[in-house]
Amino acid sequence: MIPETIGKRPFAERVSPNLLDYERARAEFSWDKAAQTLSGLPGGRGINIAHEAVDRHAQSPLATHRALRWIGKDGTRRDFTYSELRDLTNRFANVLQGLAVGAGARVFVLAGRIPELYVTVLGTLKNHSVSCPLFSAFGPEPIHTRLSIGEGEVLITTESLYGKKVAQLRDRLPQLKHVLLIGDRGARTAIPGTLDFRQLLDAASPVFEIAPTAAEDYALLHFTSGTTGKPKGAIHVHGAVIAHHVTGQLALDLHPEDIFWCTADPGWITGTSYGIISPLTNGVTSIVDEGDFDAERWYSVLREERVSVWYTAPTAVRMMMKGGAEAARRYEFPDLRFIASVGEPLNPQAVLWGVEAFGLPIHDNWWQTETGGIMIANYPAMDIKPGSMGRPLPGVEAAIVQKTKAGGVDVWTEPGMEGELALRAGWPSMFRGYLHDDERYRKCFADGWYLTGDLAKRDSDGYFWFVGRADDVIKSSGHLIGPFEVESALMEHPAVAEAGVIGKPDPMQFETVKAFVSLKQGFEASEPLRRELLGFARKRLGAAVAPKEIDFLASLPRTRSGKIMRRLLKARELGLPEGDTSTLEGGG
Ligand code: 6R9
Repeated sequence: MIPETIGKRPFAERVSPNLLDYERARAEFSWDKAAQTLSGLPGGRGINIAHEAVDRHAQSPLATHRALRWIGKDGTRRDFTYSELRDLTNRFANVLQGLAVGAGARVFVLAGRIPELYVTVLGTLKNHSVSCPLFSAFGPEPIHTRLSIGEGEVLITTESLYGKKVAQLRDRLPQLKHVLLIGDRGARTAIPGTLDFRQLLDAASPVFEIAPTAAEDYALLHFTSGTTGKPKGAIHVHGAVIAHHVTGQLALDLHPEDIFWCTADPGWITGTSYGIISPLTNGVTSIVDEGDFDAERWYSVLREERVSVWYTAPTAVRMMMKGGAEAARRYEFPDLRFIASVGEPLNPQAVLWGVEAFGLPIHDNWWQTETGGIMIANYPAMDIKPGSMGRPLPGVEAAIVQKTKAGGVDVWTEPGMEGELALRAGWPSMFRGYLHDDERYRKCFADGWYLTGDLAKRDSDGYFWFVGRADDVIKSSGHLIGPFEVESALMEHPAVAEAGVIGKPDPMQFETVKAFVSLKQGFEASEPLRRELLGFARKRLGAAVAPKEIDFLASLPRTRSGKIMRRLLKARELGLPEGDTSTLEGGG
């Protein structure tokens, strides 16, 4: 039996939560006051994320405090204090200066969770360039699309990723001026058309002064996916750091003495906002594990690193649940005091499993690439309703709305109504645009509300409940995948006439990518062809994006205007009612 609520702070608390009284915190909160908890650049020269995350602490007693503890795949540990991190990120900013990479230039990094990734993101921000971390499990196509849309001028990557995924794209990336390679196993690299990252870093000065930075200056570019068209490059500004900072305190309950582990990869926004920026602005020690998910490994990281606050994702929690709570109970986690999760719906069972396994419920929270930071959360000092995403952060106004024909919205004031989740525009980490796509950006707003594309409900206590997506975007293991990107890759195969891609519900990963294809004349559906298509897609898209299943159909259902009806494909796959098919080509 799942209880309706789990009482707040059911377990002896050694640390007093930052947010003790929700209503009061909301009433007293203002973003201006929140901004004053940061220092700003010396001499009133504005606000820069990297200054707040690194330099500010490097000039304080925190200078010798451990900022990052990096755990390599093989278990090697490397620590970086705040002052070491300042010097390294200064060096990288100087490397960019040396290459004449200026303000606003897009600097991409494609790497696993290695220390260089963290150094380059922060160094890029110091240089006023725009940082774009890419997920290293992307295949060449998603990498190419993002570098093209983002007009990447610089790419930092590893020698092996370059060889496998990037070298073949170079002649299709005319705007890419510099490729900096991190040699595998620390070796120097000498690949034509590339520069040696470590050599440049070693030669650069560790002294750098951040130029004046306005709160509205562009800082980060994160790609996300929509139903149609290419991935969307959401732009975030330096002033977003105010939200990164306070949401870390309020929703993740970060305290300076914490050892914090965000398991997300910086290729996804969680891994940047909460895997890089928020823990550092809050002066905590942040754990970075290069290794991939493995339940035993994760239990041992939690225990050995004495993690006190852990931010993870439902897929990982479900995978750990598979091993049973006994697996966790073999260890003790005396330091762990707060667990939060984001990315997909967190099953009520998973919330409770936290109690069984760790003596702590798992606190769900909700946000998006576009929101830049956590918007709705379950707080330590608030009752949890298992299955609910929680309540809006102080400073954030959330509502359930319905679009009107006139282009505005109706706001549902009565509880229990299902509609689109909307946020009152104006919080600091709100995205400032989709790169080169003003129209798509404008469409996200109506009557001063940002429309999230998620369907949800609010109950009479003000808790929000996720219902589903309003669009066809797929969420798999916490990663957002655009069906169009997958369809486009499949269409490049000579046998494929049309492709339609859906998210198929999955007990572990929330959804998996499933494709339906029809074949061109002269090709026949067969098991070898299916395998070939799976391999073809995987090679282009990478394992994180490629379909896990492909079915052949004689033709795909389309609307009269020619759009593939993914909803119908999904309904048929799941044996659900087909709904309104009046727009179906040849039907209705
Ligand atoms: C941070 C992040 C955003 C989409 C979002 C929603 C889904 C995120 C959720 C959740 C249910 C939660 N989502 N958190 N659904 N419960 N607690 O995940 O950003 O990759 O842009 O995805 O993820 O559908 O709209 P992003």
